[in-house]
Amino acid sequence: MLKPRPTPTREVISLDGVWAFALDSRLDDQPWTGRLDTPLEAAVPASYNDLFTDPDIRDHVGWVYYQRTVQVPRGWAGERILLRFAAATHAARVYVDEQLAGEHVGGYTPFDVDLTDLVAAGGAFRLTVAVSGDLSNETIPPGKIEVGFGGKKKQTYFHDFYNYAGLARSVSLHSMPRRHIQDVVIRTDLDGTTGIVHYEVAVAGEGADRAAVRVRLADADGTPLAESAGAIGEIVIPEVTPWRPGAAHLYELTAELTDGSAGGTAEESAATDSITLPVGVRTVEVRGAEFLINGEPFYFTGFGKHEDTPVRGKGHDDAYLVHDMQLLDWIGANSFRTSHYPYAEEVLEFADRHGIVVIDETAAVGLNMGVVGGMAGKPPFPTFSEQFANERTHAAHMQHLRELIERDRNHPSVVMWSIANEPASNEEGALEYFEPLFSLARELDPTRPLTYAIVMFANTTNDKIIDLADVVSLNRYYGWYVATGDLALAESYLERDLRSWVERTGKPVMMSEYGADTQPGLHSVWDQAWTEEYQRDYLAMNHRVFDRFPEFVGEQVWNFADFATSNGIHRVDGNKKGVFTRDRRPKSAAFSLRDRWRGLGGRKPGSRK
Ligand code: GCB
Repeated sequence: MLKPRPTPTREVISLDGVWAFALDSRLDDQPWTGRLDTPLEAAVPASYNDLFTDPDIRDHVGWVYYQRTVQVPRGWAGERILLRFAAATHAARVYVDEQLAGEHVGGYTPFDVDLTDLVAAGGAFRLTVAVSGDLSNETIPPGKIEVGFGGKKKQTYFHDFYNYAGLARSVSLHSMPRRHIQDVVIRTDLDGTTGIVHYEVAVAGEGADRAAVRVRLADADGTPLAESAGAIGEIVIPEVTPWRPGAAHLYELTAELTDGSAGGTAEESAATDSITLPVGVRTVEVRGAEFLINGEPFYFTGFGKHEDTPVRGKGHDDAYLVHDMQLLDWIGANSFRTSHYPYAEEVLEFADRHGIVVIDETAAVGLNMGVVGGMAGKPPFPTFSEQFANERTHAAHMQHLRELIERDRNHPSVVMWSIANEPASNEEGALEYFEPLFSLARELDPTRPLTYAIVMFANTTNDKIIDLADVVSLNRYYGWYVATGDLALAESYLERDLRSWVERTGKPVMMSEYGADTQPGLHSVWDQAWTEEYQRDYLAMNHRVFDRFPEFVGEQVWNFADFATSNGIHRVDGNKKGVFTRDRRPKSAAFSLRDRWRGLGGRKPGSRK
């Protein structure tokens, strides 16, 4: 799905700003039929939870309503008119005046609502959006709502981050020609110094089959390089400058529709629709135990992140985006995982422009009853059963995976898909559940390797799905949840665990999570959990072990920054495994990671020539 961009044939109007806001419980039935009777206003984009001081809003279960008036430009007569929600977490119903105009389920992927037959160019309409943060065992991610004390609904979930909800990403009104470019899929190849851009343009609307497609490629400065005709084709770039980690190079591909009616040939006539996309030419491949980018072994350094900031919750914020990416650069990180859901498109666009490598993860976190069972990992009932991850959960997961890949497959920064975080891959039913998901990912994108982040309880003996994946990504907390404060014991456990994955799979192995909660300002001369020294020493112990394995291809620390979680006795005002605090100040470990990572240039530590 293409992100709306202004082009000579398309316009985009941002609807971000301050909207009227109310909880369903404080409104009459069918609140979309009139003006919301509410004193509250909420910022868009932002999660609504932390904006207000009222605890009933913060942990509201049910729908909330956003409303504003939208003016349609006079010049849009005859065009298709659409609303774009970059995300509505986790479900939305969109009303135009009195009418339900569209719905979407899934909190981290975009959707359009077609208003062409509902609104008039030059007119205005009342836009009401109902958003629900509710989760069930049939949503991705899963959760549970119970009726508790005094009849109050309470939501719990199986993931370790706060369930922020609302309109956390941009909303826009956009236009496009009736006959239009629906999608462009780009795949790239390298053959020596030659780059090849394969493209496929999908056209929709009346007379779509009659439209001619032409495609132009230009260098980033606009210098034209090559052209091609036809909806499917390839463009060859002799002496290509590849997109490289740490050295992004982007070309610009413009796809145009022509109908030949303006006289001359279709090739010469003016474009009736036009869109321009950045293109990075690069390859990704797993060969043996190596992860190759442009045919060269790549070593991941970086973090699992979260979209999480004070006040905004998961609301996208360009200032935090720039600052976080600056901190990645400062510390020498070359990559991050979008744990545990697809991030805002702006994040990937930034990564494309700056050569930051991304592991793109679905929102499938918490498909694991073993985690509910505590450290023993004993599920209260089977994860893959009618009671929990059932057929409907699976269908939601498939749909979400499709939406993720269709949104992100043109980003050169994305080098691998992560199908889930810590699923119960050790339980019966895992293979049947995951096999269709991996097949779907390969069908939608045959170019990128696949992985999933493997929970502690899954080992080489009981894991049932590792054969489906290309890369072994391990979430391991030896020295934290296991062998707490005993780094020598932790080191021996970790070494044994890694060795087993390396020897039994023959695949590249990386650490997708390792970390220790750390309270900044707490110090000790001993191996004392929660101190800044312990976080540093814990990481150093991990690194000693990683460096013993040539098959080890990367390290992503959990987490980049401290982040909000639900209340619980294991968390002190959120998860404190950040190397930076929630307001992005470095803990002591940040400096030791910087010493290890700076100047590696994507090579394995210790392999510097
Ligand atoms: C994990 C999860 C992550 C948690 C982390 C922790 O394994 O994947 O979401 O936040 O552990 O800190 O416990």
